[in-house]
Amino acid sequence: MDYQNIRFEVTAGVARLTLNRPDKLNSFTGAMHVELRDALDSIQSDHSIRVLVTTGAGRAFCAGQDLADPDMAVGATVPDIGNVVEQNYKPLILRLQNLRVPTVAMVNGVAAGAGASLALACDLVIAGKSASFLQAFSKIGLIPDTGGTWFLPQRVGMARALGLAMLADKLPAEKAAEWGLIWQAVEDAELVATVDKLATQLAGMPTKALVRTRQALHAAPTHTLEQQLSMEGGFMRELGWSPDFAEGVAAFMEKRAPRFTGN
Ligand code: T3D
Repeated sequence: MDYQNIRFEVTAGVARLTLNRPDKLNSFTGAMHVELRDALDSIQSDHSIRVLVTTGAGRAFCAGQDLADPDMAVGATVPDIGNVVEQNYKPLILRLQNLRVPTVAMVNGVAAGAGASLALACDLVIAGKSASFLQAFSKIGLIPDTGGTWFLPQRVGMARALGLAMLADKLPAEKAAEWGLIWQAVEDAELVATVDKLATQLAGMPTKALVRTRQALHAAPTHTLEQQLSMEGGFMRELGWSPDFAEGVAAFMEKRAPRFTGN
């Protein structure tokens, strides 16, 4: 597919996905969603890819839904926003959560509305200190979607989740890191180098174990301890048969660096 709204490049096992509508702060349109689905699907079938980094072009990460997109336009007929959520945002987040590689959000500027949720749906969120997170939804009479109501209370607790979602104040990156909403806030000038280093590290790690870790941690809040122990056992059984486990143990015994292949 020829992308007009995103950029997608793969180098040395690292896939870089850039939301690319900088003059509209990389807000989502229906056309962008089609391209995002195509790019994420290509990761599922390209086993040379070991990590995904998502970022935004220009000064913003993503301003959420493009409020001028025909999908949203309140004209002669009132739009069915529920449909847009079902057809665009739900598949986006489920694709990210089920991706066969770890995911990193490199938050280079404001992440608002569904743009904030997109960042939070990634495994590790690294933001430049000038970036911010904005639950913009209540300002236009909506609720945090795209997984926002799921991610927020799990990361920052109910009191802060309610405050952020209801008041729609911008949360600066450093405070987001302090509150546990994101992994790290770094100097703007160091953002790209920090994420490049992290992506290289993740690309050399045992991919399947990282993905099973994501799944187990996300499953925990709705599991009993017994269910979680069973899930852990199932994943350990599977990983115990993996070439990367054999390599990890061999490398440890031979006192050398492991060469994981993601298998
Ligand atoms: O469709 C559905 O299914 C519903 C799904 C909803 C999910 C959602 O994401 S709802 C939330 C939608 N997003 C917002 O409400 C955020 C709107 N934007 C803002 O509040 C501000 O733009 C920001 C706080 C993000 C940044 O402010 P600032 O001052 O840095 O930039 P700006 O001047 O407001 O924006 C720059 C340009 O981007 C401007 O265009 P112009 O005037 O230069 O031609 C602005 O209109 C445009 N822009 C920013 N956000 C959006 C947008 N255009 C369309 N949609 C946007 N969301």
